[in-house]
Amino acid sequence: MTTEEVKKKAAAGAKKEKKAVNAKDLTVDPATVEMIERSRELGIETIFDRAQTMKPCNIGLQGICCKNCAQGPCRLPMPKGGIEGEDTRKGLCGATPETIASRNFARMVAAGAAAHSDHGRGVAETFLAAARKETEDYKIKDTKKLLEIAPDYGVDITVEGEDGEKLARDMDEIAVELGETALAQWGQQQGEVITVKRAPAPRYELWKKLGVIPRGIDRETVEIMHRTHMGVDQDYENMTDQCTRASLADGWGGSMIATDLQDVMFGCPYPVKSSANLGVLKEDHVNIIIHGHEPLLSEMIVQASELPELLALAKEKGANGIQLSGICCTANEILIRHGVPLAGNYLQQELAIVTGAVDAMVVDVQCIMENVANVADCFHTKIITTNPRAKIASGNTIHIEFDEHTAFNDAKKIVKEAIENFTKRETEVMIPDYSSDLIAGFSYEAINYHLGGTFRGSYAPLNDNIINGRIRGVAGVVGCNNARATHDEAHITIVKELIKHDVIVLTTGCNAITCAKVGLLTPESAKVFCGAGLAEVCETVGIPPVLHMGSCVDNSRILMAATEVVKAGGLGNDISDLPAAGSAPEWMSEKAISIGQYFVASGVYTVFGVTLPVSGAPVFEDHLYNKLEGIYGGMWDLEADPIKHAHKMIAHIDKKRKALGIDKSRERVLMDMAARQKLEAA
Ligand code: MSK
Repeated sequence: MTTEEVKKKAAAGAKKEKKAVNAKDLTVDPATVEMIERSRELGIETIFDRAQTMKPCNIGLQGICCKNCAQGPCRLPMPKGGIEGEDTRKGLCGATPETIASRNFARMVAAGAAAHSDHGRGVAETFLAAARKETEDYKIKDTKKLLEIAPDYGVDITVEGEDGEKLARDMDEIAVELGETALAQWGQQQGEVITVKRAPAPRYELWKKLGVIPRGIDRETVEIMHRTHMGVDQDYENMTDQCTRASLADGWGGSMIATDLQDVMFGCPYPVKSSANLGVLKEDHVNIIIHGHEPLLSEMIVQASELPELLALAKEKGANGIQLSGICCTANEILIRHGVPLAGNYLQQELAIVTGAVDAMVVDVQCIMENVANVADCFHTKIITTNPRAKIASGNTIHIEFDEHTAFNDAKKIVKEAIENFTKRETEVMIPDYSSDLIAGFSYEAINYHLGGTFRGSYAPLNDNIINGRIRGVAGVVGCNNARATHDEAHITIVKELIKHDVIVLTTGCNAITCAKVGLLTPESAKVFCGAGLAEVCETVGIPPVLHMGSCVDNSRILMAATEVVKAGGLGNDISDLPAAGSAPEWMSEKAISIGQYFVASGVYTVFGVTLPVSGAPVFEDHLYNKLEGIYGGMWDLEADPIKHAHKMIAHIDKKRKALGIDKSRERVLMDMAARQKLEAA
């Protein structure tokens, strides 16, 4: 389509905004500003425009709209000025705001846990096929990690010899048993999801005492759907317990198993260099963007795009090569293992297509906006769906189904489609000239190695630096973008404020992509943005102050890193003792609610930005924001202002430092030069 034809087609489908909000007020990312302006010039409507024309429902925002039966929807808005005296609001069946909000919240946990865990199930199935050698395309690559994790799944890595000596067990046998045990966690009806035992012992014992250890991954999610059916669980505290079970089945179960098995199949991530933002697209190359969450297919696409025959075909079609890049968490997966550049985060998916340079956008599951199909319809771009769970009915999409048994061939077919499509570009290409260098791939194993070296890898040096106060604490900052907030602003402000106050940041998901775009994933950024203590540590060890640990399922790596810190000693006995906090500044996905709940239940103070749909049910809200601390040592909080958000986290970190008796050491480190000189002179 020519540029003029694009304008005509877009104009036919777009709603006219009265007065468009300046693009600079919608995002702090200059590449995104350029592409919003370009989309408007072409008359193409994106989420940034729709967020202005469609306002969110105020009752839904408060979490107190119940549509769980056909007698409603029952809506129980907070009266103006709040509740005075007894709260008499009730749905038709008598459901209180607490029941309604906790049911809605629980359904978000269920959806989020299901998304992560179904991803994990697919990985486990592929792993087992690889272990049984039913597929040629996947192999057990990282045998070191296989041997490290097998005991956590109760799989022996040795066998007894004739004289009773321990002999190494056959690697294939270990892999098959591991795959079978992993896959069994989904359908298990009784007992405990096996990987939950990885948590520090006091945490595990607390969960046991509270009766919240998940029995099986699928079971806990199904039980939420049952409990939230009309007329079942009408006690918000009891409902929250089930949220904990399902979310632990996600974080310490489905997500953790996904991370483990992906690492064994594709290699445990170690630091790699790459770059981020829309400027990674190349006008003279076939551009393939991989978008979604799963690395199963994208690993194959990486290999296929390097095939000499396909590179030759690209040349034949007039391209100088094939440029792969990613959006959302599939991007993170192929970045941390192969250094494939990041084209952008969640809110940039439509805009990537607006460049006119994308020959194919290959999508799998989660976080794919339906509107990519409409935007692609204005260009030559092909949207290729690949997962039977996730097809798109609108627009001109094609479906090339991915099957783990024919994965490499499927990937070749997809790359070929993109190459053939390169010749169909007609619209003027406009790629914003912005990209930043980055280092990513900090698995908890890599952090171990970086801190202590191969032979004495340990988290002890990190703990020492926390105890002596150079590092004030640790923050996990993760999650999406949200079109109701200024794109990337809260992510960047919060992370910068944390590192300025010597809090080292562990990141995943779209926060990681945002940090990458502004150069926070480079060791050099430490000197510019960090407090003196953290800057010194980063310089000595050669790491960035913000460590990119991977995709959304890799939040399990943050749990493991926290566990390693506890094990290294000196900072208490449990995750809740650590000077640590969690944050999702611009969350939007139900997965974030599941992640938030398993962080909280793991003992982490967790602050969300934007909004949380519980404000219409003050008693339930208080349970989440305050009462849970007395149960788990971690609790939810909401703070939309990014500076206040960061300082709430820092205040919590300081509270924990005080409880550990290490607050004094921090005061020493914070002395400025004048204070030091005064001390020396005394
Ligand atoms: S991709 S879940 S928008 S982080 Fe994992 Fe980004 Fe949130 Fe999707």
